[in-house]
Parts: sequence; C-alpha cells; structure tokens
Amino acid sequence: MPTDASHPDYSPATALIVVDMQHDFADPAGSLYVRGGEDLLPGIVAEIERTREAGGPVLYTQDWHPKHTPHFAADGGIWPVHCVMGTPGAEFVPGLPVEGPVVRKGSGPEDGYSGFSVLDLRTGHTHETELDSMLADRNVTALRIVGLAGDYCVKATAIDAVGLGYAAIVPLRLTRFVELHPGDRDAAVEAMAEAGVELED
Ligand code: VGL
Ligand code: ZN
Repeated sequence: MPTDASHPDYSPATALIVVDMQHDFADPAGSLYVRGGEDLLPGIVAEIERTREAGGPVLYTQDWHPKHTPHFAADGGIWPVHCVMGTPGAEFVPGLPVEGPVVRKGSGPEDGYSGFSVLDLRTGHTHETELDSMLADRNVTALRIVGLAGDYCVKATAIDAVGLGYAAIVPLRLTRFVELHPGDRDAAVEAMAEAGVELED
C-alpha cells in the first residue's frame, strides 16, 4: 500500500535506480556525451530526496570498463573509449549525492548495458550482477529508473527488471538518449513499453 497519497509511486518497496550519471556521459566534455545529460541532475536529486522521504532505497549503477574491451571501437566494439575504471571520466557527476550501494558493470570483456546482467562479448554468455539480490534483500518490488542513456543502459535495466518480476517505471524527463541512429529514441521507448515498462513524463 502506498505510504504517500500524493505520490502513490513512492513507497519503502520502491527503489530508485540512478543509472550511469558519470562524467563521460553527462558532461559535454565527456567522451560519450549524451546530449542534454547535464540537465538531469536537479531532477534526479529531487527524485533521490523523494525516494528517501518515502523510505525507499536508492541504488546506483556505474559503467566501469577496462582500458581495452570489445565494447570499445578500438577493440572491435562500437563505442569510443569511455568510463575507464579509476579515471575521471568514470566518476559520478559532481553534485550527485551517492547515498546507497553502487553496482559497477562492464569491467570484464562485456557490454555492461543492464544493471542486472552483463553479456560476455567473447563467449556470448550473460551473467548476473549483484543488483537483483540487493533489491531482494531490501524487499523491493518496484523500481523507478533514471539517468543515462535511455536507449542503452536505462532501457536494458528496465526491460531486465520487468523480466525479473519488478514493476518498472521510467520517467522520460529524467533520461536522455544517445540516438546513435535517428529514431533510436522512439524505438527504445516503444521497446520498453512493449516489455511492460511504465513510461512517465
Ligand atoms: C552506455 C553506451 C555504452 C549507457 C554504456 O550507460 O547507456 N551506453 N556504455
Ligand atoms: Zn559502456
């Protein structure tokens, strides 16, 4: 039962997942800058506060790659070098309150799009991160997912969440899209809706 009548989506069983709010994605000087990413911080900070007030947990994902990975174009993938572990590009944006556990992903020869699972690009096998068990430990049944990027990590995390049995809500005002190809935003929104993700303005 929702605890806050004015915000029925917020409750102790609803976690906020803050996806990849890192320098390389959210800063115009970042190596894989997602247009508009720098505008998200105030809304995400408010969302963190609102989640906390309702007694819900806040968890974070962090793209965390080795210097060489088949995820990068230089090593057979599609992306510029980004979020290399331990470098400034991988740091969270200044001003982001990090008040909960951080799940790092993509630190093997992996894609690392979803906060729940990573695909090993060499073997084709996926393996789980610790996120699902962290949420289970906290009796979470619903997720609000915000951050970057809407057509990659937010989408993959939200679709995995539904597959694992969570209710998943993506507030579109709190994400931005890479749009590597025109139409990727709309395709991502449609894929999430089809999977059963609830999209909010
Ligand atoms: C992401 C592209 C490559 C993301 C991560 O966080 O959405 N996108 N690595
Ligand atoms: Zn990445």
